[in-house]
Amino acid sequence: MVRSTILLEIQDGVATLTLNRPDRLNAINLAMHEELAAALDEIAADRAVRALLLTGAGPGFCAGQDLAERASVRDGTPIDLGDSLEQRYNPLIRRLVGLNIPVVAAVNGVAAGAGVNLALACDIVLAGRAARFTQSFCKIGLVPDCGGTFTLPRLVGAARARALMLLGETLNGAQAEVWGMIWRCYDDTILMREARAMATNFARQPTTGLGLIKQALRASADSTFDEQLDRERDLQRIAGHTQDYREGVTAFLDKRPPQFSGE
Ligand code: T3D
Repeated sequence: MVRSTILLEIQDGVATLTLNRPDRLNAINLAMHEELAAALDEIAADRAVRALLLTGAGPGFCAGQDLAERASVRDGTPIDLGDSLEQRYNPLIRRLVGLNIPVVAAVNGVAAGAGVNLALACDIVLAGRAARFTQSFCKIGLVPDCGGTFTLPRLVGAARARALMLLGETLNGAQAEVWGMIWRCYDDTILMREARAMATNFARQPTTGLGLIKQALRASADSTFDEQLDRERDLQRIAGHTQDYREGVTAFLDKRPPQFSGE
């Protein structure tokens, strides 16, 4: 597939997906939706890919929906945005969240609207000092989407999520780290180095086990404690049969570094 809006590079077990419309701050248009869907399917199907790094080209991470594609509302032409979520945004987030490999976001600049919640759908969110996070939906009369109304309160608490979503204020990378919305904020000059190092390290870890951890955490959001205990039992049973568990225990007992295959 010819890609005009994203870049996909696969190396050393790491897929690096770069949103690539820098002059539009990587706003998401229809072509980007299609290319992201195909790229995420390709990544999910490739067992050699053991980590995903998501970032943006140029000064921004992602400014959300490309509003130029919504210009027709100016003359009153109705657009069914529910359909847009059903057909495009929800499948995008489900594809991303459903990946059984660790997903690292490197937020290099502004993340607005769907762009901020796309980042927050990743497993580990790293940001540069130049990063800005804004749930800007309220400023154009929309509702936060891409799972933001689910994810954000769980990350920062109800009071902060409500204020961020109703006021549309901007958090910078350092504040986002202090608030626990992201994992870590780095100087801009080292963000990509740190993000790549993390993704590369993930690609050498017990991939199946990490995927099972993700599964357990995803399910915990709407499970009871007892259900989680049962789920942990089931997932641990699977983990205990992996080659990587065998390698982990063997390497520990042999007092040598483990060599995980991901299987
Ligand atoms: O529609 C549906 O399907 C429903 C789903 C919706 C999901 C959503 O994401 S809704 C939210 C859409 N996004 C926004 O409302 C954000 C709009 N952008 C901004 O508020 C600001 O641009 C930013 C806060 C992101 C950054 O501000 P700043 O001052 O750093 O940059 P800028 O000068 O505003 O933007 C630079 C260029 O990018 C500029 O173009 P120009 O003037 O140089 O030709 C600007 O128009 C363009 N740009 C920024 N965001 C978008 C965009 N172009 C199209 N769509 C954008 N979202």
